[in-house]
Amino acid sequence: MRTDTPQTIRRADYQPLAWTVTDVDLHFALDPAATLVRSRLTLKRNPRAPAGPLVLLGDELELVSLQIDGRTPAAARITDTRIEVDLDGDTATADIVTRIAPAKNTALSGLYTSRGGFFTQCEAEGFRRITWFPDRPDAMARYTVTLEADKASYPVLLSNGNLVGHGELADGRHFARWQDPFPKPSYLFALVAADLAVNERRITTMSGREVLLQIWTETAALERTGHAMESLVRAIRWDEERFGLELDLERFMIVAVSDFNMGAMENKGLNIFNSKLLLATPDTATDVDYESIEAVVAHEYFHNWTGNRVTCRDWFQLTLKEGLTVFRDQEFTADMLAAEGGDSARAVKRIDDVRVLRAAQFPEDAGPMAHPIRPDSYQEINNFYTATVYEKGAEVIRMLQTLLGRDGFRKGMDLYFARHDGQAVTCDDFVAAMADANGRDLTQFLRWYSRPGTPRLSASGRYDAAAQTYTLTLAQRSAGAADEALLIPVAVGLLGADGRDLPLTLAGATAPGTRLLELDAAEQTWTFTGVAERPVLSLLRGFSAPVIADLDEDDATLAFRMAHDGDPFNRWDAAQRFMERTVLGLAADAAAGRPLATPEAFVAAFGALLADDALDPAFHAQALALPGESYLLERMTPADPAALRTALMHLLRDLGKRFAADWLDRHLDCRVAGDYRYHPRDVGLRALGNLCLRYLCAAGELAGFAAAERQFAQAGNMSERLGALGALVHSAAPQRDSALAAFHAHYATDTLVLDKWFALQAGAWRWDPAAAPTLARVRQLLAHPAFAATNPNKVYALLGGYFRANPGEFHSPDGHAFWAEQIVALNAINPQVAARMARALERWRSFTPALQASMRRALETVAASEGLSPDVAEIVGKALA
Ligand code: 0A1
Ligand code: ZN
Repeated sequence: MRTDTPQTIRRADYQPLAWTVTDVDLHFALDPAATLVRSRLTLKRNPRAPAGPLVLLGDELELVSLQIDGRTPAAARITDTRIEVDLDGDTATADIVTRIAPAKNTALSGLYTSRGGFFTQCEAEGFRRITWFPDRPDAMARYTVTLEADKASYPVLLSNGNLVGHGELADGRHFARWQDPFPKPSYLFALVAADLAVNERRITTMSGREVLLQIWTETAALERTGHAMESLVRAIRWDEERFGLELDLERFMIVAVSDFNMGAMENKGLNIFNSKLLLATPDTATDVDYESIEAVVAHEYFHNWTGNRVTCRDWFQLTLKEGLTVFRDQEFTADMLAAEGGDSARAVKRIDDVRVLRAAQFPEDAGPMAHPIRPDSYQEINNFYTATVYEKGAEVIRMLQTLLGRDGFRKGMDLYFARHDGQAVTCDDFVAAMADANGRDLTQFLRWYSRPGTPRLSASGRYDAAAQTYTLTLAQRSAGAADEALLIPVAVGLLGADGRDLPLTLAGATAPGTRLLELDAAEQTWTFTGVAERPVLSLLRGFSAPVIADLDEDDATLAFRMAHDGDPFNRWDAAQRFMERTVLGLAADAAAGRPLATPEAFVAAFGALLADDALDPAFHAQALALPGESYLLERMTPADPAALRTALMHLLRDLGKRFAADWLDRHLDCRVAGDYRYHPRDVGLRALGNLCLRYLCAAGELAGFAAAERQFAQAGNMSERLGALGALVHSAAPQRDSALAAFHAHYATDTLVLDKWFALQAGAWRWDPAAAPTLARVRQLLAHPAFAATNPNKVYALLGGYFRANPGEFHSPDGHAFWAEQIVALNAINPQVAARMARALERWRSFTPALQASMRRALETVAASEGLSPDVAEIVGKALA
């Protein structure tokens, strides 16, 4: 692990490489304790760069030998992390031998072992933990890779591209040679050597080529790969149809691994997946898991074009591939859902995505890690795989599509590939292709790439009954003074008294319901004509821009939009706003020690929504679910997690009790007959049925406990089983502990399912005030035989479930001291995982003074600890700065 003082890397300092690598020939003699890596690099002087030495980067490598053109260089400058050699001429060959210890690599970056196999993770800077190399994305080379290993232990040997040779060797060893025809950056390199089984399928691509699709897993998990394979085929078809992009390889492989820091990785032709995002059966995976698997399989596949064929010039451009690819996977999922569930299913997907943005990205943008989607500097790039780069990045791409239209966006994509296939480029190149393909100046739009913080949008409308006009003024404000205006696409509608959309006439042109306004100044005014009645404004329909809309709406207006807004996203959003106002009001009462009483206006609006039988169940479930706790915490000044928790409990209980009979009826109406299907209709019914159980159990309704217990016992799939268990665990139900024990007994050997069991307990609220704090249970579970601090999924489930998903329990002096202890321990095992967990305290300055004190102490403890990795040092350093 590197423990030097963190260095700041700046985007403005980019320099092209003086020496590029055209070809790489790698040979691995695989051994868990000591793997020998032989590398031959064919080097070429870069005519477009200032003269300079050959620079090779390394991290935790043992250099065995280095030769240039067959000779040991006389004057190589060698440190632990860098080799510099001055070279003559325009070409050279470097031969490098390196020794590494994969079994000791608990950071899971580079080459490591997991459950008896070898796996790699090279993004962002893992390749330099395998061998010395210009390990940066603009060094694109052709790779030939030979793997050599014991045949009995590692019968399957995989790398990128095509298999060009294999055979037996002495001493029970064997080898395989792979060649990747496409030049690629080192972060897309991968190898796997393990005892695996394969699920394979042959399909024909749009140009008539036959390709082989393979999913590799441990033999016991093979039966769980069906959904991933179906998802992959759907993703391939979708990219052909929507973007005209075809699979360029003869074979496309996916491998599941149990120990993995992130979700999955798009290595060229050899995607490596965290097994939790690949393996599913109805008995082990929820509907949400099914949807995530489909989305992540698609995401990694889509990277083959957006990321691999066209890659990033440097890591500051990360959103070039990630924002675009998240946008593509969101569109894919929306299209898949809409194909079976219509426009309502599409709206539910949009709601899901915005929930994630608000819960994860908005807080990030308001804290010490705030950065533009294209950051200007970083200390540790692994800390910048953020909700901002990914999710806000996807929103920025979505705005481009909104502004240019679907066809215009497609033209821009076509031009982007025509210009840049095979290159490592920048976000400016992408926006330039969009602009040029559409003959549109997007200079102002580019400001989205350099603006941190969430912009705020406000609106004021004036109706003139005599003139029949409605004048709308929109204003924007970004954090920080004197910022130039952004170009913000704002979709608006106007509702008449009957709840219908009014036609919108602007400068003589009429649109039936929704109209797109382009706000490109600090403040701007539009006048709609022929407005026959005083309208209600529906602003930012479909969440047309990633901003906070400050709407000054009274309760009656919110209730009206919650019942009638013609835009399903905004109808949901109106409900969320009313809920937020209600919860935050109750939290203020709780903080001040006043008695809690739910406002009747809200109860009435909520009751009407609950009673609306015309709603699609998936949408209904979204509309009736309260905003997420972390989002609400962010909206509270100061953040007071205990008061918020009290308010949420009160509201859930109150709504559960008042509407007990309706919840129970609706729960019964949501039963799904027949075998499990991953289908939007069934998924929606299960979501709504489970939400009913949540409210009933929160309210302590005996009939609710009984219904949950029954569903738990009779469940035909994981969504029903976990939904029922979750309702019991999030309540004071007497059945709570026995249900948890039964679940554990049923899945005792299923490590992926046990993650759900850990997470559920770590995230448990204390409905029984006499019960011990959740921390006591978390500590117990740390010692559970199924827990392993070396397995990221386990850490994310148990510690993430507590630090991130349970603010009401976690935020206490004991919780904060426990956090410090755990971050220090994790730092020594896996810096990336430790840094992710460390982020749970970065918003400490927004909390109540008492909590700030214990948070600060905890942060200082970590900051002062020995051997801090750059990953964690950056997080706590920025938090304390
Ligand atoms: N590029 C992958 C995510 C990923 C990023 C970093 C990793 O290790 C530090 C691993 C995976 C994706 O977007 O899916
Ligand atoms: Zn990605």
